[in-house]
Amino acid sequence: MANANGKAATSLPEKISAKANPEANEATEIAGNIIYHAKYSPHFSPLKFGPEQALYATAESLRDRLIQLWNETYVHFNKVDPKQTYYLSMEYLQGRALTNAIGNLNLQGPYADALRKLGYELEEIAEQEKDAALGNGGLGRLASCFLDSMATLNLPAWGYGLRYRHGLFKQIITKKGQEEIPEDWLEKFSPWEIVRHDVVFPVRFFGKVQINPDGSRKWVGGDVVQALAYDVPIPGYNTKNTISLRLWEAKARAEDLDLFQFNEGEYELAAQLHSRAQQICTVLYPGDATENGKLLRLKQQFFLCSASLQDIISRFHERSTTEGSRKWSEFPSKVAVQMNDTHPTLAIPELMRLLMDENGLGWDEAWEVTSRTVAYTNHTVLPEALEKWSQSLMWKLLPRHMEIIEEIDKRFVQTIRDTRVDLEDKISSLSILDNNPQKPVVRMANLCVVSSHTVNGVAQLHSDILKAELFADYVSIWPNKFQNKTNGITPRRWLRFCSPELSDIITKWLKTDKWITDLDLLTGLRQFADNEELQSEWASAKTANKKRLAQYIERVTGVSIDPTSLFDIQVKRIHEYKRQLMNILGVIYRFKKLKEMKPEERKKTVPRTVMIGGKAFATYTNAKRIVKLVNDVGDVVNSDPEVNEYLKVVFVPNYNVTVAEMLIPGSELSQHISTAGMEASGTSNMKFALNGCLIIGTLDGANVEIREEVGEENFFLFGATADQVPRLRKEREDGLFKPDPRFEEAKQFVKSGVFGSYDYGPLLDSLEGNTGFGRGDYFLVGYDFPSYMDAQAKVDEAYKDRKGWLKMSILSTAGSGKFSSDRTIAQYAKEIWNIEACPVP
Ligand code: NBG
Repeated sequence: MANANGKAATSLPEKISAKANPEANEATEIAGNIIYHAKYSPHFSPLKFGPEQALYATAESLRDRLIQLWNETYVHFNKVDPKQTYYLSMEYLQGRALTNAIGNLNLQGPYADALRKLGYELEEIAEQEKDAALGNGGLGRLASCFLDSMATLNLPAWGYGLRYRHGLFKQIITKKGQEEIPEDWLEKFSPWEIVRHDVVFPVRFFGKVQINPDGSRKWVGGDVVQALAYDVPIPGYNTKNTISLRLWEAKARAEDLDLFQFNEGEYELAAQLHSRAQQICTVLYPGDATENGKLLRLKQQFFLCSASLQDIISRFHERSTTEGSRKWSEFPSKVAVQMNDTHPTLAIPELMRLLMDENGLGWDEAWEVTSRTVAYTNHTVLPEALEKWSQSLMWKLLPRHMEIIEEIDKRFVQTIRDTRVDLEDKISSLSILDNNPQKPVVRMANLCVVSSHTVNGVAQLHSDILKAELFADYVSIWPNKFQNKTNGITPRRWLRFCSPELSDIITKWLKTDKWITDLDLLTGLRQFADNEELQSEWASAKTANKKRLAQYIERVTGVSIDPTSLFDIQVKRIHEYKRQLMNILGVIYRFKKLKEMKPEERKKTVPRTVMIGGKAFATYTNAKRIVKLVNDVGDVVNSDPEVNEYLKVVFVPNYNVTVAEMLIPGSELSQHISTAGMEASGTSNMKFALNGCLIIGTLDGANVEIREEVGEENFFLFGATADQVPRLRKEREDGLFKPDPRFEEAKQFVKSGVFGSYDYGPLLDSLEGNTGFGRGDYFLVGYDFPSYMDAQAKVDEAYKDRKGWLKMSILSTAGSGKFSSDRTIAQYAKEIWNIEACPVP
């Protein structure tokens, strides 16, 4: 990198003077502030100012400004004292923060100029940042989109999570397929987090319950570790409001070190509690195949809940000093706690315990407060993802909480017996404790439903399924407890910042940039969908994004792809229900047909580049086999000189938020092809649609609503519907399924060994037979394959009509307004949390 003088920018320019200036607005001032941080908040030795040093100094200069806004927000919330929402989530997929912060503060121009003065391009510096991946997939990214919307809507809200030292593993692809290596976002440090040394709470594990002479109970003994708060600023777009993502880190105190033992040379023994505390936040989702692994995960969940609730309660009390002590009955009108899936369920018994054992409330009063405070979002109906914790493990780790859970269950069951004789035979499935002597467990979803004032699903179809199936009997008890809140995505990160080209065109045609916070305005594009001028601008923005993506693909995989081919993308966690296997079998069939064609025939086909990316859970073998198959198919297809002009297959490694920001703007077709009824919502479908990418998909999750909004003629639909699935599975069991010849041909082709010597038997076996574990095509790949291939043929036809395709693409963006997370969060605020905006003046 060269600066204006053509000199490598590895040292600090001397012409601009270093100056601490948290309010710097203009490029030279900003450059001065960046230099100030490079010099006086040093993290590196003084001689070098390379891109990495520039990133940290730039981030710190932005952080100055964020701290200013942040403090103003704290002070204002404290003064107004509104009801606040606390979002509890074990996952956040924040991605990079620099571009987002600069964009939300509307400082792109000045920061780009400032960095240019220092010899750097803003994009190059932004590229240096690590992707904060404290989550797995959709659920974690949803939480991060929600934070952006809460801040933007000026809502008094907090995110709470854990400060994992290693986030989601990095995926590398080798000859063996996927391999996992530890993620390293904190290897140096994160420039965004601020440690709050005054925000520390003790969290206990193990121990026992002590019964006091007055009959009250107290949890004592065991291990006590400290939860220390690290805050990450979440700036709203175009507002002063800057809220916090508070991440807890586990620590032991100095006095927990046994100095005597240490001096005896018993180093490990002496520092036992330190090392146990350290384990808690070491990794996201430690494997839970072993008892130890299960225990660690349960510790993580409790750690989040206990620390967050103590913090929430202490904030509730902060006001008491001036106004006399606050009544507990006011708590639910000051505090809303949202549990993101069942992972933070322990918030329920922990709040009960804190209220009763630490603050002297009676059961009824504590229950009233708790059940009016907590609400629960369900994100899946997959049985394997519905958490059930072993009762014995829970008794061991959290004896007092188990007493409370037993009591909640007992009272609930009694109420049903007293009031609903018709549900008598449902009690065993409705109760919280499953006392099956083989394996007694606590059903976390049941605990959430019984204790929450509101339960919601994440897309209309999903919420309907929850009400009709999973929670049907609860609906008959509490008909008004259940709601739908269709997911959303932030239009800032997922359009404005990741595709500035397309954003500028939208702003130009709508004659306003208000769509960035009022996404429904995008419908204004509909009237221009046929306009040739818009179409040509639209096409050039898409082409620019496709070229950028092609360069990226070549850089990370070595495969060169043709930017004029149709870019077809499926990126998400690898899971059998998401059916990446159907996608690749479709590709295999296409490849076989292309091979069989004469050269002139091939020339008539639509060239395609199929990109598939996503991580497989480390112990999910079939998912890993799918990754391997995609890679093997890619190797063969891409090096086939007859075909590779018409088809390329790329496995995009290490899919994460940053990679998504590159892929989505460059996409033209994306695949959301889960077995109907199994994908609760999906959110990348929304990101693709917003970026003018057409969807090929099933009637599942939010696809249903996307299709309604963008228009059915702009959506490539195929496959069975959710209500048909049980019948189809039954027919398969009864041996009534007749596979399509194309499906048989594709499988046969894999078996013939064209894609190498790896044993795909076990993977293909899942599609064979009618019954049996891991067989019988549970996900209906075979059943949906023919309609999928027909829909793919329609895609090819549609793509040949350039104008027609561009029109569909524009209409797709125009119809995506509903999927702003601003809309979702506004609904949560009004219909679940009962909170109002509290804008900093
Ligand atoms: C996931 C669903 C997705 C949904 C996200 C966000 C879990 C448990 N669920 O379909 O599979 O989009 O949650 O709601 O991760």
